[in-house]
Amino acid sequence: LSSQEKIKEIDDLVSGWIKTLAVQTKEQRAKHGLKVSNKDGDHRNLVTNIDRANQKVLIDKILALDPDAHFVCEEAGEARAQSMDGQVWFIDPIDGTLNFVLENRDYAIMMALYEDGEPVLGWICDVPAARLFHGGQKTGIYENERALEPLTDKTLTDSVVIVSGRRLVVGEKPYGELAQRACAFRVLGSAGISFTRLFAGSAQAYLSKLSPWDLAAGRALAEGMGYQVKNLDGTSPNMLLSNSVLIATSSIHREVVKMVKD
Ligand code: 2AM
Ligand code: CA
Ligand code: CA
Ligand code: CA
Repeated sequence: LSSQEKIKEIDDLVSGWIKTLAVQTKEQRAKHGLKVSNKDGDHRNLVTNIDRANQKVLIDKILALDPDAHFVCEEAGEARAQSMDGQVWFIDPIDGTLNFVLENRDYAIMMALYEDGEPVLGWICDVPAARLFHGGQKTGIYENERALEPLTDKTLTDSVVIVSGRRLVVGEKPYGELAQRACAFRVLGSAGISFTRLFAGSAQAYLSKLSPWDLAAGRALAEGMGYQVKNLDGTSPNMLLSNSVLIATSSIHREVVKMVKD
């Protein structure tokens, strides 16, 4: 994937798949309703017929392009990539399943392509709003057809921060201090929708512990916009494991790294 034209081609192709899938997601729910089950006997850890169907649609489309493709997907059914060598596709077929089931808003379809561990392209589709954020470092970042403005740096006291609600209420460091020092904090229940707030400029930082499929697309897009995407210890995220990751402007990053050390 050395040429910008090739990357742009993949962006256009996959953007088309995801826009179609977003429409189908709403139609399938309206037509057939949701079959909800829980995973690991946890009543808050949900999966629906549509999570599973969406993942299958996307895997089949990628395999038609590249029969040897490697995947990191949330739901069962596909062998997980064991290394980040070569091209790896990340799929979160519905991000914010609980929101999808209970509120029918603030959920997303997410996908990303990495090569040799580096983000190439990311896609986050806010399904109810019909807004697709897509692109990467080499193509620029777009909301539907509109190129997004480069990031303007802001300090924590002037910023809206998004945090994992559960980690905030149990008092995990540095969630409380980050939320308190910010101008305001938000809890959204969808990693993907949290990322879209950063891209739209309505928030400046997001702190959570994220699985690879929660992080992959958002990282590709956020880095393409100039956000720092780093673990709290300053290292780069390991895309095969969960990471306690801060996505933020450079100023906020410096402030939080200091907060964690003190
Ligand atoms: P999901 O809906 O794809 O599972 C909610 O705070 C966010 O965290 C969502 O993006 C959700 O993604 C994810 N999430 C839900 N349960 C989780 C868990 N047990 N561990 C890690 N992430 C989780
Ligand atoms: Ca889930
Ligand atoms: Ca998710
Ligand atoms: Ca999911």
